[in-house]
Amino acid sequence: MFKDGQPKAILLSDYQAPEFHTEKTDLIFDIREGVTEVTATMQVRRQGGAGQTMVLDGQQLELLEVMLDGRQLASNEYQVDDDKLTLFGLQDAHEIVIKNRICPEENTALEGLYRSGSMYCTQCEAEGFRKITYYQDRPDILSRFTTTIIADPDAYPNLLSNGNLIASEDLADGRKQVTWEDPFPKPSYLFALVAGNLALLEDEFVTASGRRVVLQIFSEPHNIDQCDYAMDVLKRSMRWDEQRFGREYDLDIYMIVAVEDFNMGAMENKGLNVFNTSCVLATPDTATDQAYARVEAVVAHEYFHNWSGNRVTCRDWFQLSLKEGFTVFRDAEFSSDMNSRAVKRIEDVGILRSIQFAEDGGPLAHPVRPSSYIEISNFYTTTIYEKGAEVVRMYHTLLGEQAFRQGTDLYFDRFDGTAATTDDFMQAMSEAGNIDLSQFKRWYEQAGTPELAVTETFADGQLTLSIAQSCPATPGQPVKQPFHIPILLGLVGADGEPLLLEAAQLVTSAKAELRDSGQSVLFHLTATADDLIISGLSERPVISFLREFSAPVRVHYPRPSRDLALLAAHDRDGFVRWDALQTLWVGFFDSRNSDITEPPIEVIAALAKQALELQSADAKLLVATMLSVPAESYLFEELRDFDVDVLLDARDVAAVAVATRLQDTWRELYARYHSDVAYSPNAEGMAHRALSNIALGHLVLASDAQTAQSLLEAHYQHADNLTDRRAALNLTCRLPGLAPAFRAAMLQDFYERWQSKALVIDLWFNLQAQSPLTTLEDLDELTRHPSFDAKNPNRLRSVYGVFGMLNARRFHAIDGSGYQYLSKAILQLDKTNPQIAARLTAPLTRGKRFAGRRQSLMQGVLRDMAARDDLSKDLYEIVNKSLTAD
Ligand code: B3K
Ligand code: ZN
Repeated sequence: MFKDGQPKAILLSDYQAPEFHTEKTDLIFDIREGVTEVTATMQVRRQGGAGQTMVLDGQQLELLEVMLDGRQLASNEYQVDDDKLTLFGLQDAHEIVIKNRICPEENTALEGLYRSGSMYCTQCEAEGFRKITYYQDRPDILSRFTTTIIADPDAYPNLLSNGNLIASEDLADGRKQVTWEDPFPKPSYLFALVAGNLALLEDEFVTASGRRVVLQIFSEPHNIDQCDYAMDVLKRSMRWDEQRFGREYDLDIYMIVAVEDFNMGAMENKGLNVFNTSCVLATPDTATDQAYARVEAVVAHEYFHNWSGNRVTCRDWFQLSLKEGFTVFRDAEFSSDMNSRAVKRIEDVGILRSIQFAEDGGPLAHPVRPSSYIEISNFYTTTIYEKGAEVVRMYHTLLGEQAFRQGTDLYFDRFDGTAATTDDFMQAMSEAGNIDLSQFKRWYEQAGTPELAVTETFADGQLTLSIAQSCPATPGQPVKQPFHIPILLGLVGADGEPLLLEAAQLVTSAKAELRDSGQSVLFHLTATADDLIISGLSERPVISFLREFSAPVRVHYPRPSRDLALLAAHDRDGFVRWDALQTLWVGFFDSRNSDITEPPIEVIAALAKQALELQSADAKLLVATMLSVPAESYLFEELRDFDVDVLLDARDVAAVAVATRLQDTWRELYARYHSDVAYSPNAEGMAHRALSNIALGHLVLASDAQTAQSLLEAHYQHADNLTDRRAALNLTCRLPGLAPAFRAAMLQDFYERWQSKALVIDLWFNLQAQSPLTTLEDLDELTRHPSFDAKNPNRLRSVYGVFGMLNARRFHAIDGSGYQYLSKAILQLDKTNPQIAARLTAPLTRGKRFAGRRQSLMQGVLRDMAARDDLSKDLYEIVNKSLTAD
């Protein structure tokens, strides 16, 4: 597959500004069944250097014609390779016209222009535009685009592209031609085109300065009745970005198109977002509360990109976190402002610990600003996104809201209309906060999750917290320099009440500052080890450590269980409450920890009782995050040297213990919150669903099969929303001991009722794929089901993605069958959709966490994959890096 040997790494250190700039780009798409002809007219101008050649990127294109300043070039006047077109003898300014053909109908990689259902759509980030036409396909070329689309109006009445519609006419031959103009210069990765027969939901938004913006959500007609929530979110995001970040929308129109076949969540193309249906569609019957939250986060995320990504873009792809980390931070803040801040933080930290920490501790660890890559699509990672967002959050913690906002204002003003770097962002923060961030910069440069070792001593009213930091080696980075780690903490008295501090009590005042009117301290750990000393205390306090999870680190802080129990019950910081309980759980499952021998059932009992009394939805939702045994994936990342089977068994036993010992409380909780009140999408409704579904899970686990079946059946039949239906079906899929006929009947009923709703059927596949009761034969049968579609990324993720990530029992079967099963599917998929194939490989790269036989089995599977000579660049990079690092 690779003509000149193995694929080459692209290095940040090789970055060079382009000599030629493409100032204007006029595109014509002539769309016909089976073939689309693209004409690109580019005005290029020298912006530096003296070179006379210009290299354009292009892949899988059939070149028809090249014209330079109106003259057609002979084939010996330019050079075409597999992935580029080189023009020679250039002067300072030229018009280049390129005509080529592409075949969207055959594009199964879903990158460039492709078909999804009845429509054509595009995905260009990061390097898909080169599959449309020859171009300087790099983010530091910002060009003004016009797009003309010609197509059959009967099949494709909606012809959309970026910017404003400036012309539309019916051609003599019965075809339709439209032209869009985007007044904002943009890189090619933000280009978009959609052609289809679409239904439309329309609304409008009046910006803070009084401009009217037309808002349009398009989907295939059968989905349009599920778009109202996304529209509501869009309007809330627009208002919020004005209020929190002072950012107004800039065009007169904002369009979202929902497509069923999409490699990721959504794409922020200027003025024309393209969305995976899973991130737009939401009605009570077709979306769980979790899915609603995802729609809210993603619609907001793509909208926020209009400033953090589009108005200010990335100089090169090494800077990807500049837009992604920042925008994830922005969407997380939005979700926090809209819902419960503490719960959002807990969910995000849970994901960070289970997925990002795993990546950062594995063979594919890379810094937030990587310095090399083979295939950029592989770098849309949880490190770039979620750890990148943590880095932005740390600026916010260091500077405080006001200075942080000054920093973002400065950044947007200074770099508007340009392509910037993470250094530029840091510089703006440094100036606004008047703070030296030179050491902080290591968060961008060094991979790996830092670890804190904390010990406390208390004598004569003085608390000394000794904190040491270290960071494990990662591939290519054997030795790490200390990070600048902001540690937010507070003190709690034996009665659970917060202890207020005064500045004079901070003995190490230079590195510590009071926050929240003395309720918290922000300690700057910059050395390898340092002490925080607080004097003048009348009792030994309990330390509420790393409030708000103020830095993405692991903490080793041995302390009495009663301290953790106190924090779990009382701390004012929701994250610390949850975290204290997780620490108790992890301590219990850790075979090396002899201090914690019991699961924290008493703590849970107290919380569950609290939940019966709580009034506010936020407080109920917070407690709901604390009533279950931590997930397998979470424990895998938090524990060391465990045996998978022993751990999974122990987890099952603990779950049964929590369920049976507190059975009466679960019954009460279920009765209290599983009400007859009709579905409501608000926080109160969500909280009640969360609590009643958790209670149901415990109840059925503690019941005999017959009772469990009637509970599940009643819950399922009674449900007027997918959250409740999902809960019942999920338990039905995974609870051992139920009659197989019962399970089959429930699955059949669900399938028949929802078969016309693809996203609901994704869930049907998902719940089966993640159940430990599902054998590989069952899984095979699922992939032979008429509704399985190996070309649809959502369906693939619902089966293979879920199997590798969530079905620990089967995936980690000690005979290696799970690993082999997944690798076989990946190799097959690599032929049609390399991006998805590479992504699904992640669970196979985690061998290091599973010492012994499993590690070697995973390695064996990867070695077999690496031995093939037909891997895509995407899969090649993942597989080979995973092998060389171990
Ligand atoms: N920027 C896109 C991601 C594109 C991924 C390309 N492989 C979605 C987002 O982060 O908003
Ligand atoms: Zn993004």
